[in-house]
Amino acid sequence: MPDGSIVNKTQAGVTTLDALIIGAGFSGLYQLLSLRDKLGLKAKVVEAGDGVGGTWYWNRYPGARCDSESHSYSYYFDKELLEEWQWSERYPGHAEVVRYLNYAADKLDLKRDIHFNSKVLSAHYSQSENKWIVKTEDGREFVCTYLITAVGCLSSTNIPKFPGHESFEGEWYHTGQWPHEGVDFKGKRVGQIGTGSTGIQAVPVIAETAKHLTVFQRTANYSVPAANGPLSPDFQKYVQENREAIKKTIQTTPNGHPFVISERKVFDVDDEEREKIFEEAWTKGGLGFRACFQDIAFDKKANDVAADFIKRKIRSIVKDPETAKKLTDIDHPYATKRPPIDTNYFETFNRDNVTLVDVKAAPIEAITPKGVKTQDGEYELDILVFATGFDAMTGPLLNIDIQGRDGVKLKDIWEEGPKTYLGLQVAGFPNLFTVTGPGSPSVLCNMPVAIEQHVEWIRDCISYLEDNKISSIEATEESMQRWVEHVNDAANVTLMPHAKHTWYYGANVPGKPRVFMPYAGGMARYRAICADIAKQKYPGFKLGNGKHGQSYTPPKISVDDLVEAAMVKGPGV
Ligand code: N01
Repeated sequence: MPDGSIVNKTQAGVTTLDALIIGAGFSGLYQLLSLRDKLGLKAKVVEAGDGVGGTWYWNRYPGARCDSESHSYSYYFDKELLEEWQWSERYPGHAEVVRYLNYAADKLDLKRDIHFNSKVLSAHYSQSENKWIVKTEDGREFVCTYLITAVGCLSSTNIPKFPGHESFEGEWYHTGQWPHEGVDFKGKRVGQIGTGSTGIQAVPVIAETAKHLTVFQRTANYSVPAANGPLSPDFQKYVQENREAIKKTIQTTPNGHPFVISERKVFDVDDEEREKIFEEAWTKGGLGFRACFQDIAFDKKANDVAADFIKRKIRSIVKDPETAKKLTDIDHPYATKRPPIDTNYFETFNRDNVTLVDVKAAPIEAITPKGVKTQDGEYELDILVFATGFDAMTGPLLNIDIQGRDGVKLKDIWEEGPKTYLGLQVAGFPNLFTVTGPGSPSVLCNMPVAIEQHVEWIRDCISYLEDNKISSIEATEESMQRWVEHVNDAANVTLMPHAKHTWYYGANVPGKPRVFMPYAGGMARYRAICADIAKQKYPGFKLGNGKHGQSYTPPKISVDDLVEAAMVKGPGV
């Protein structure tokens, strides 16, 4: 029971703060700036790694690259940051993103308030003091009024529990905890489990140096070429000259990307015209492929046509018909799982040193001292790569022992699935804010765009509390319940429920409750809802001045709403 145990503020090793932020990625850095420099609060960040970067600090696997276009994958809150930084490629590699975040942290003088190598173990709310007590693995203790988690959605690795794993005599790695010194695949027999966005990026790069690469595929996946490459001087000039217009586009499109969704529908055009449009979108590459028709995300028949186009492309690339068959045996509509983009993924299966193994047909039975044993036999390996994803959205939060009012554990509140209000707060956890938490659009969006909105909303909310001498803010049970229903309603108007085995539903982690976690109503709609709530002085929240915010019912959502939201006009590059 945390209450009463602190608050000997003179105790050595205890730091008293207004706000503590957990994590030094995109969110944590901007949250520190906005609380420390904008509001003048005493704020610090604790970060488990020894540098800034968050996701990009840990995910250094071969081929790790952002799939948002670099000119939109930036902080837009600071004109100087935008003008000074020049991305080199259409999609930045992990090292360039880490360089960018270091540049931003140095320029904004943030590092002096970040404790690195400091992993948070617990965060307990003391009701009598109205404070959070946070303890770290390296023995630090913080007492703070506001606690903000900026822990990312995809930072808790998922390593499936295969029998015999500990007996493996070779080396093994998870892509999300990649050694900073890199891994040498030269002359090695490598196995990779997983063909999600990560696996699809890693395969072509590993294959270049490995003696042999065996790819264990459980679910075949769509992928569209990234068409990555250096940014031309003309494009860089265009970006510099159109900053404001690009900002407007990314802040008003449903997914925070800079491309504009077409107004035409798949069956508005004849077969020949449609093929031409798909072909152009394929050549242009990137996530914008799904935007070449308005209805791919909502209409199953339209989606089938897009899916068929991609499958025909895969068959035309992959020479061996058996391998092509395995790669095109896809069991879900296009983009109902996170759609990857790639550089030579399907082409890599034409190499002599690459084999595709279908582990849906013949599942993995065990890891042996020599390699991986499936129902069809044993594959001998020197190195095993787990590209098996993450305990997404909830994992990073539940890895911390978070206890709210009356010692209630977040883990218990979320036993049947995560419940939040706006993805930002949980009833029973006063003054705790969860940037990109479950129930937020975050992972369905270009992340920095979502992050800037969350951080600024939290900053403004805390500013309102401070200005009005309100000691706390806490979501009500009712508003949380209504938001969870709204998150489900939003998912149900898309095609996403056609793929119930995705990490969006928590289905990749055995035993995890099956609940659709991100908000699929679109970033623009979410932004408007959050702004409305702030404008109305926080309905749906209980405020520490004794005022009960009236309840808030999110507006009903339909396919038409999503289509309307998608029809935003902007420069769209
Ligand atoms: O993880 P995933 P990821 N036996 O969960 C397989 C973001 N991201 O790291 O589909 C056999 O998507 C699993 O198979 P199945 C992006 O949001 C962004 O690839 O469950 N296989 C699947 O093939 C993305 O969505 C970028 O049947 C097993 C794979 O492992 C998210 O991160 C780049 C298995 C896991 O795919 C996660 O992507 C990369 C088992 N027991 C990632 N367990 C950017 O560009 C799992 N698998 C920014």
